[in-house]
Amino acid sequence: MQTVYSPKHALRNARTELYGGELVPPFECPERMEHVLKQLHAVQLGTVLPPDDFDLAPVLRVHDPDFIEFLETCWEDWRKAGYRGEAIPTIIPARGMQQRIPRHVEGRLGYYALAMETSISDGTWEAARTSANVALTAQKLIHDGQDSAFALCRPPGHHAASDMFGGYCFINNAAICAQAFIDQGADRVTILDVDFHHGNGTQTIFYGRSDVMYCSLHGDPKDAFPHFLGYADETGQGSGHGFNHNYPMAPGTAYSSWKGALVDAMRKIADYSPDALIVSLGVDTFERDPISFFRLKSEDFKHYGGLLSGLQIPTLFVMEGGYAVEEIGINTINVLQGFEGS
Ligand code: SS9
Ligand code: ZN
Repeated sequence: MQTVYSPKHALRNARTELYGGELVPPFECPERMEHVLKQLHAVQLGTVLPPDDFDLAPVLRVHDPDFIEFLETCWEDWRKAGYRGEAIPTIIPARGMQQRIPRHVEGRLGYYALAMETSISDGTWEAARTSANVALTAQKLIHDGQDSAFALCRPPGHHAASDMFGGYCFINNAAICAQAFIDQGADRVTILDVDFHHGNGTQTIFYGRSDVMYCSLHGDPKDAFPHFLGYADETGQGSGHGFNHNYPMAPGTAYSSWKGALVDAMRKIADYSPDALIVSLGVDTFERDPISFFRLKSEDFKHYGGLLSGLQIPTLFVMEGGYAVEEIGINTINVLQGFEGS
């Protein structure tokens, strides 16, 4: 399987993450990619290609233009406002407040934020844009006839909604790829999200649609980020009813029960018979992930990769989370190797 990757991800190099009342070095750090690349080369998964330069049109099929403009200009506006630290929102349009877009960057930052841990800093926009190009280049490989491809995206995307960033995400890479498949003539696309966290952004983007089915296995929002979406009774709206499937799971969930949820989701996917499958591939389900609570072991990743290949659907893997930095390479590549049956 071919991988698409760009070293420009390293431009996303924030110094701060608001975590437990402290500003700590971000869990979502550039070193993550080095471990994935190292393991990819160690097992000779396949060639690594640079991304093509797409314009913003495929991004704007999913995201609001004013949100994208905000991402482009936020850092400059923040500096111009005289702030010395990284851009961290301090107020959001909470219940009962106006949903008008303010003029001051502090107001705009809060308007477009869904969480406060994700500082915006110099280079964030350039890295997020490149990450989208990585995803779209891998999507094109599948469109051009490959059975599978790996978009080694950083920053990740599944928490980003049409007009909100947060949870380390800015542009929803999986969502823009799903939309690209549809725009290129696909009738049905499934996004299967195996990241530990619920992909609130992806769910919301496609919630009212039947042409993109979203299935997610994740930590129960009662106990886990993003806390305010991802319940099992969220099944889609209007013509999207029945095309959203959430599998929230409790702290301590091990592979045997996680796999049960996967098999159930795979049955729904097989019935739906999509033209393409996009896997939002987060490996923060790992037992030693520092911010998550599932108990998957490294060999379990290889096993479920093998299960996924049984669907026999062209499959685009899009990198999402995974914060046990030393093991992210092994766990990620295990999924892809399992898929390839090696
Ligand atoms: C855990 C805080 C989680 C955000 C996690 C975003 C994951 C992206 N106490 N903070 S895959
Ligand atoms: Zn995650």
